[in-house]
Amino acid sequence: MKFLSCTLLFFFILHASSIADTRKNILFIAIDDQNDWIGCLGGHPQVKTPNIDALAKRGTLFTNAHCQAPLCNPSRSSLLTGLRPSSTGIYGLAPGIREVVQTKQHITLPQTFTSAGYFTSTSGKIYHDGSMRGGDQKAEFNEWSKPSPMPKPKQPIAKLPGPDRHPAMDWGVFPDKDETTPDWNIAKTAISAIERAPVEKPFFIAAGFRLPHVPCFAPQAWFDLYPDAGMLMPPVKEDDRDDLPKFADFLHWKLPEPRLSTLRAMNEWRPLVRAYLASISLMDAQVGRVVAALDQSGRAGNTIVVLWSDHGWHLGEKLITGKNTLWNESTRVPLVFAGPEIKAGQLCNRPAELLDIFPTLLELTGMPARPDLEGHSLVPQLKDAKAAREWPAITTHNQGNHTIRTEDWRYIRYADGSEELYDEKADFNEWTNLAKDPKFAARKAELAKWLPKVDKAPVPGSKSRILTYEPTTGEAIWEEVKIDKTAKLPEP
Ligand SMILES: [Ca+2]
Ligand SMILES: [Ca+2]
Repeated sequence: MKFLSCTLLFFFILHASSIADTRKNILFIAIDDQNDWIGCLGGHPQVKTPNIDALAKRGTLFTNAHCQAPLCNPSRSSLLTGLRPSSTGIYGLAPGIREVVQTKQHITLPQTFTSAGYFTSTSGKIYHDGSMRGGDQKAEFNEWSKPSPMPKPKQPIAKLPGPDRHPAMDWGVFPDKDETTPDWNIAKTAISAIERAPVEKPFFIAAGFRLPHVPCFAPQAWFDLYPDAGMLMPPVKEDDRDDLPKFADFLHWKLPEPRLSTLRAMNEWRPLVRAYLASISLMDAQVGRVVAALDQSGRAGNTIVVLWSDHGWHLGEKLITGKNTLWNESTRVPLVFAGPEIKAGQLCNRPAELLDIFPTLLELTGMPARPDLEGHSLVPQLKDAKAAREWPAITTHNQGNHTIRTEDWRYIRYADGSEELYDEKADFNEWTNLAKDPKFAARKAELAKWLPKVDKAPVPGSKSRILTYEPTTGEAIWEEVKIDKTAKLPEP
């Protein structure tokens, strides 16, 4: 009897060791400040992104995907924890998730796969820069790449006013070669990870590209794709802000990103648009290199590729540049899933949230679902783009400011109770605010039901782009300075 059980144990061990670990791999591709100017999303009719377009054809493209916060740290913190900004109180560029009591011990998306025995490797910007430090890093990914050098021209290229201009606010032809750009090197590290990934275990490899985040620098060849003559500019309605509540201004009150008036005065609007387009194409080529390495590895058939951007960017629409708004330019992002059991060539118009990535990857890889996550798996839509979806996409910028985006409508409610409503089918540019029209009262009430029930104050230590509102006095405070409500939106 004893002999028999020893034999059984021996055969069990032999059998177990001969079964390959067939769990699905994940290639996780992030883009920084990439709006919907992607060929397959149609945000700019001339943008050239052949590699992302090809990836989208291999899988499912969400055409109505939105970030949870229009700013790096809160957006990425939300995606990586699976929790809404309004549930954690993380709204600013600081603090990071490990400095916040509620999320200090929270198991993140990458940590889930590292703990499950995956080979995990990251390059570039996945977490907000500097928000995941030292000892905390090892629990997230097995391998961290060294930050890629970010060369800068000796003098700023773009002509902008003021000696105190933010050093990131620059764009133009620089450097000479792709090989000296951060994104080329981020791709190189990701390719190396794909090539080195041990075959006996699944991998989770992340590449976080930096472009088209400012500074929008790219070598000349990428600008040559967009000759200045004939380059189309984004549509701008000169009186677009006249029907906005004043509180809309406060969400992007004082920022380094120039206003459209400044760009026009300095003749920098066209150069910025051109540099943003060139930067997108450079980044797209790096996505192509990484996906090609996956194909060459022979492991693509068992790998889920997910590509996303942390939020969008205005390039003159609503008379501003940058992020920090609750309109399509800030909230709408590319979101693509491709791989086994994902239907190819699909466009899904259902609202999707970056928050959905975490539960979707758990389901696709056969990991246990997490009841604490606030997103919803997109697997039904990955099988059939027309599958019904109950939930809208919700974006939050600081406490009390939320937008609800369905297939047909956008509703915005600011902390002081003021509102906007847009008919997305008739007015995708969101030019005509319908919120004051009594005809839409029932529509607004129906959308308002989705406003987050938990709406936390900013966590202690919150800073950079923090807006608070004091309902008893009606005071709005931007970065600790009381806003003069009679003042115009500050320049630049
Ligand atoms: Ca960003
Ligand atoms: Ca308007």
